[in-house]
Amino acid sequence: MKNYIKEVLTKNMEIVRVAGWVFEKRDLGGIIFILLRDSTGIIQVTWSRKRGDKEIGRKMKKLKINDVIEVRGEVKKEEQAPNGVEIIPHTLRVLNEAEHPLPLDPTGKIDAGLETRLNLRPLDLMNPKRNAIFRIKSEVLRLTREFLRDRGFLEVITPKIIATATEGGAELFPVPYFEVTAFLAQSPQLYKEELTIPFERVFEIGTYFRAEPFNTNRHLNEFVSIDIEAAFHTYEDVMKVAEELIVHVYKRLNEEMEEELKLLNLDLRIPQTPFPRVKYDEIMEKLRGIGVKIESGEDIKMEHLESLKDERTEGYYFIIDWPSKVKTFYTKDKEDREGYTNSFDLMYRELEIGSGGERIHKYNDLIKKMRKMGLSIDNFRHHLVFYKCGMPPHAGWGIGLDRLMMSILGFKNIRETVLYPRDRFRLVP
Ligand code: AMO
Repeated sequence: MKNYIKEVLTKNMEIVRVAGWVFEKRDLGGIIFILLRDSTGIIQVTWSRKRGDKEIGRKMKKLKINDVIEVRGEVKKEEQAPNGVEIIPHTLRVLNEAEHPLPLDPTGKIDAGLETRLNLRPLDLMNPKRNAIFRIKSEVLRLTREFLRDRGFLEVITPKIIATATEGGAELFPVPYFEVTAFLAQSPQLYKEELTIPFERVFEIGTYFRAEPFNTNRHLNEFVSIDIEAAFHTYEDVMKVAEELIVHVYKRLNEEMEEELKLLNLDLRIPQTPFPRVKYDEIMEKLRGIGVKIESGEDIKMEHLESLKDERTEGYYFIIDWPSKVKTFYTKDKEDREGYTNSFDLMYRELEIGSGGERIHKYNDLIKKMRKMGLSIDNFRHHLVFYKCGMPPHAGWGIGLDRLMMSILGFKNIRETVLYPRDRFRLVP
């Protein structure tokens, strides 16, 4: 087993075996410096004609950026070296040579366009800044799990090959499934609702698929969503869970990801809770006030929100109380206001990060709503049965992980936050 560079730099080791990629080479004739990088850091390897083995010198001379090497040697303090230490090699093995010119500069010194970078993602991720994005994403996942589990939510995994639509039929990807056609799941919606019967509080972090044909900076055809569902919770209760989760993530990222945030020039300001709650109707009124022609019951577009900026909408906020027309069939109507629902979208500026609300839990109400929306009751019979045997009142939400990352890191394009994005025109790599 090799020693990881971070370990060598922090543990005062004497003889080590490191392995990784040539990041930089300086050949001064009688002395050759290599910066060797692995996934944990960078360390200098120094060979000098005076003290060094000739064969190692010959090999070092030939090394190129991204050659894969293994070095065994002695660790010495050296103030001039990055991180204050260097390795004097006793042996050097070239494990793989890189062919030059490389298609992308892995040091990040020569920048390339997003298309090229995505086509060559592993090389792109050798750039320390890009690498930091995905270290932070991994930490966001860990913190989300930690937070939800501490709140009593059980992590579940539901099927991704399904028989019926949950979020509107037009956006499904069909898959041949033996004798029938199945679909890729758009969300875990119906399963998570059913699971409130045995578990009360559940969450899932999963990959979902939507066959939306448009190509924007915030939509992908495959995305990751963090979903929760909780029995005996109101929409206000689950909005609290969402805002507290976001604050938890920000706080802990500041504590634990200092180095990565610095690489990305980010100074995360912890959002204040409660996040503002702005009513759908209030936004409509304001839009009409500035001359936008919009009817109640229409969706609010990103461009609309851009023209409405005020202090309540400059960070995270909720748009609450949407009309039934724009929400999915399972969303519960308000008891005191016909045509409106106990629902919300979680926003960051003009970007929708998540959505959720209270759900219908009574059989007759759900059937009525489904009929009104023209849905086939028969297609949902396996789900509907539970509304007659103990479905509790419940609420939940889904937050797009990739969009959450856009809001934390300040990216305008969702593709920056996804390793191998899938969009209308991108199926490989
Ligand atoms: P919704 O359809 O609003 O709600 O999706 C929830 C969140 O998932 C993210 N998202 C996407 N991200 C990238 N590309 C896409 N094509 C895409 N589609 C959705 C967004 C969005 O806010 N079942 C409900 C949630 C619930 O009520 O619990 C649902 O799926 O960030």
